[in-house]
Amino acid sequence: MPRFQLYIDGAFVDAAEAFESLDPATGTAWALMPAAGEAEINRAVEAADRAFHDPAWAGLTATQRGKLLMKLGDLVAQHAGRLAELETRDTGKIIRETRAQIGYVADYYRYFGGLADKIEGAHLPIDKPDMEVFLRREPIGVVAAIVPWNSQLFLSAVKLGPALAAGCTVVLKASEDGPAPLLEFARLIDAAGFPKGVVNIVTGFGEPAGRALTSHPKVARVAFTGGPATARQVVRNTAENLAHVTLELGGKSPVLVFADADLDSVSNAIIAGIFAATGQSCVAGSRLYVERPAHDRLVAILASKAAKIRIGDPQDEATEMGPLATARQRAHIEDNLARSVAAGARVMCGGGRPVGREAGWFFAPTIVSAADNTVPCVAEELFGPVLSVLSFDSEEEAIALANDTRFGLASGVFTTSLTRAHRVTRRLRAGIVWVNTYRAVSPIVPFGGYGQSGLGREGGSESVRDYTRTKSVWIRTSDDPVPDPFVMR
Ligand code: TXE
Repeated sequence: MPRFQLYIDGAFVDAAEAFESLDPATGTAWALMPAAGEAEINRAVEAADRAFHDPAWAGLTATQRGKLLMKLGDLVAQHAGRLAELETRDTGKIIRETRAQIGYVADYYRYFGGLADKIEGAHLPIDKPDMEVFLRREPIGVVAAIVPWNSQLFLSAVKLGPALAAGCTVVLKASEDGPAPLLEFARLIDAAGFPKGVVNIVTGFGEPAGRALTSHPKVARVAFTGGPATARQVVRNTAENLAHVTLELGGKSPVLVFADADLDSVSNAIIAGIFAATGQSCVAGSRLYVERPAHDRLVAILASKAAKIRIGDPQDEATEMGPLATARQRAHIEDNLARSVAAGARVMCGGGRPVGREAGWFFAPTIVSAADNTVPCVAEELFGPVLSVLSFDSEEEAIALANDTRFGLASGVFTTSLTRAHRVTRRLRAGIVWVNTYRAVSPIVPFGGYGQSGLGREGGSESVRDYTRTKSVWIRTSDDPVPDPFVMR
């Protein structure tokens, strides 16, 4: 069985404890992973703290940091095949998607590499004639980056990229579920030539590793992606170090389809939103609201397309839907669906484990018709291939139904009316609105949620600022004696 190691202070090391990682397609152990405990986390944070102050990193120019990130991007592109294979093996995400996604992750590092020497300070038109004031943007310090198992390389890039561009150092904790691709990615950090300790990559369980990392007194910044309950723990942990926190959490994203839309094309976007990645995506378009005249026709198209989705071995190029990442995830979905049916929901297709897929954690693409937003499958995040469908009679009602949630990550609007697209877009309470498309991302565009979907934005040029703090510098230009010392100037 392959055995993976932690990457701390520029060296590959074992942890005192290890655990078996399971292949979601078969449910059997395939690799041994290191489980970082408090001792390993402390070593990683100390290494990051030393590296933060070491001239080998702190003395680099922004342009030099940018070049290292560009090189990392090139290495990711070169090794995308191997990383994709490992991500597919350890998380069950299909190889078509992991390969394409990791190829694109390379561009994220290049984008942030390009930004490194564009993090500009400012000169202020100060209201005192004998002063010059300028602002320096300085790196915030040691960053604790925590990611879940879905899209780990991608979710790491939106944290590591801006952190390193700004001059921070990082301890990145991979999820205990499917950590292989990130532990392998550590080799590319090493090969790119980052000084030792600048990036440390560990894995381990929330308790003790996640807690120890996010509450460590030397951590100045926490960038977290995961579930809302864990996010609350993380915020409590940062009461210890008062770290600046950003949170990218889940969602229950609404998709509004108006009757004037081209339903055949819409159906592909909806399928991309809920069945791609087996629905294990924070932006999953899991609540579908259809204008009543189009409802039955759209559901029929979706059900017929869902029935044809090729479920199978995630390493097979032809597979369109692989297993769920964990048995826990499947149990959560089955429990929710049972409660939804008890509350009156009707399963239109799927609804259980696909026939012939007894091994592994497979779940069939599922469409459920629900009466209102209180039904559990409409109200709660499932993180699986379950689409809840409801209908509406007016634009006003559609907006109200879409906004009736504590989440607010993504949303979709399908209409051929330009005026309606703009009206609805303005009123949706979500960090992302996709119009006549779904599940598109780019390093150039901010990503993040409203409400319980999170705090802060990742991606885009502004995200780098969250890894800096401002130093205001006052320089007196007069040679006269300092005036009245008892009056504030
Ligand atoms: O995430 P967790 P899980 C949602 C989705 C899913 C649910 C739980 O609904 O079903 O969250 O998923 C680390 N201090 N999303 O269990 O537990 C943990 O080790 C610090 C949405 O995978 O939040 C892992 O590295 N860290 C989401 C990371 O937190 C702690 C993606 C995420 O784990 C910790 C994933 C602690 N006390 C799940 N406890 C999205 N936005 O895409 C755990 N961790």
